[in-house]
Amino acid sequence: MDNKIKSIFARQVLDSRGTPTVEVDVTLVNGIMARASVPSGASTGQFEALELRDGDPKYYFGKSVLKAVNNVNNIIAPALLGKSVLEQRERDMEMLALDGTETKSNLGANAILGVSLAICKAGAMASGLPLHKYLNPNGNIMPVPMMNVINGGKHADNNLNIQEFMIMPVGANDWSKALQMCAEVFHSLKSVLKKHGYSTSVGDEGGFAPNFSCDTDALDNIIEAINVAGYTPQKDFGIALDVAASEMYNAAMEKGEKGKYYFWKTNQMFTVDQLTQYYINLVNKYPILSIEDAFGEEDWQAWTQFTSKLGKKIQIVGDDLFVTNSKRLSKGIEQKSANAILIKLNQIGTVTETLDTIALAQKNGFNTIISHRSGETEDNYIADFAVATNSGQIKTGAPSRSDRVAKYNQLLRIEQELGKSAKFLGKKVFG
Ligand code: 2PG
Ligand code: MG
Repeated sequence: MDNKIKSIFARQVLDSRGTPTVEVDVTLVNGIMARASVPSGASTGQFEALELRDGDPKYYFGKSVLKAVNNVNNIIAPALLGKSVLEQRERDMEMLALDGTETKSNLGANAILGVSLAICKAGAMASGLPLHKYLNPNGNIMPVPMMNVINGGKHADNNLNIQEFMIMPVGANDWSKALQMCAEVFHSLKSVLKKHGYSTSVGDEGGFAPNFSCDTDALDNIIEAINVAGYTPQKDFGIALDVAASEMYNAAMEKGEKGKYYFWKTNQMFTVDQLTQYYINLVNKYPILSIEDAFGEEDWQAWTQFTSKLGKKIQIVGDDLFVTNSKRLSKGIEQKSANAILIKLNQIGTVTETLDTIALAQKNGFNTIISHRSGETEDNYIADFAVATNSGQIKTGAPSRSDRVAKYNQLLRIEQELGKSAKFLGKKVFG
C-alpha cells in the first residue's frame, strides 16, 4: 500500500557542463520522496538509446529537455501512479511498452531513465535499506577507481588525442586507501605539471587538460606524479586509457578514408594495423592495465583482432561498441571482441536493462566497469550501483569537481557502512 506511487514530477535542471538535463521526483503514498537526475555524454556512441532534446536554437542552443520533462509528467506519470516502486522490472517494462521503440525515441531515454532511477531510490527508501543493499544484499566489492587525471579528446581543448588518461590504485588494500592514493597523485600531478610549465586548468571530468606535444608526454607526467607522491608505478598504480576511437574512425571517414583512424589533433592517419602497433608500443613501455574503445563502434573485426593479440595481457573495454546493450554485448561475446564492458545507465535507459546486461557480461567472464558520463550531476547513484553489482571497477573522473567527487564520497560512506564485509580486489580485479 504505502509503497505506491503518489506522484511523479520531472523538471529541467543543469548538468556539470551547464547543459539542461532531466531531474525526476517520485513521491509515494507514505510520503517518501526520491530524486534522481540523468547524466549526458559528449563522445556518445551512435547506438546509444536516444537522448531527447528540444532542438530550438533560441533556447539553450537547442539542448533543452522540456519534451522529455513533459513526457514524464504527462505520459509516464499517469501510467505509473498507484503502482508499487518495489517492482522495478515491471515499472521499467511498462515504460518500455509505453515508448514502443527500440531506441526509446518516443519518450526519450533521458525521460525513462530519470523515472527508473527515482523509482529505484524510492524502493530502497521504502524498504529502509541503503540503495546498494536494496539492489543486492550480497554486494560488498568496493570498486577499484579508474580516475581520469588527464583529459583530452572531445573532453578538452588541448592537443591530446586520447580522451582519458586514468590511474588505477591496484596496490591499495581498501577503498579509503585507494581514494587517498589517487588524490595524492592528483595533487602531485598538479605540481609536476606546474614544474614543467604546463597549464593546470581542468577538463570536463576534472582531470588536467594541458597542451602536451604528444600523448606519451601525458603518460610520462603521470608516471612522474606517481613517483613524486611516493608510490611505485606498476606495483601501486596501473594506467587505464579511453581512446574513444569512434571519434577518430568518424574523423577519418569525413576525410574520405573509411576504415582508418584520424587523430585530428595531431593530424595523423592510422590504419588498423598501425594503430594496433601504436597500442602495443604503449603497453610495452607503460604499466597499462586497460584500454577502452581502442577501435570504432563498427569496426568489429579490428576489435577481435586486437583482443586476440592483447586480451590475455590487458583489459579491453567496449564502451561505444556495446553501449550497455545486451544485443551488442552478445555479438561481442560471440566474436570475442573484448573482455570487459563499460556500463552506463543512460546508454540503454533503464535500471533493469542495465542489470540484465551486467548479468550477461559477468556470466560470460567479462569484467564490468560502472561509469559516469562526461556531463554529470550531483546524483551519486552509480556509487551504490557499482557496489551492488560487485563490478569491482568504477570510472567517474578525477578527484576534482563536485559532480565527480560526489560518487567517491558516497563510496566512503558505503565502505564504512559495510565495515568488515567490504572487499577491495586491487590487482585481483583482473583475474
Ligand atoms: C566515455 C565517457 C565517460 P562521454 O567515453 O567513456 O568518460 O565520455 O560521457 O563523453 O561519452
Ligand atoms: Mg568511453
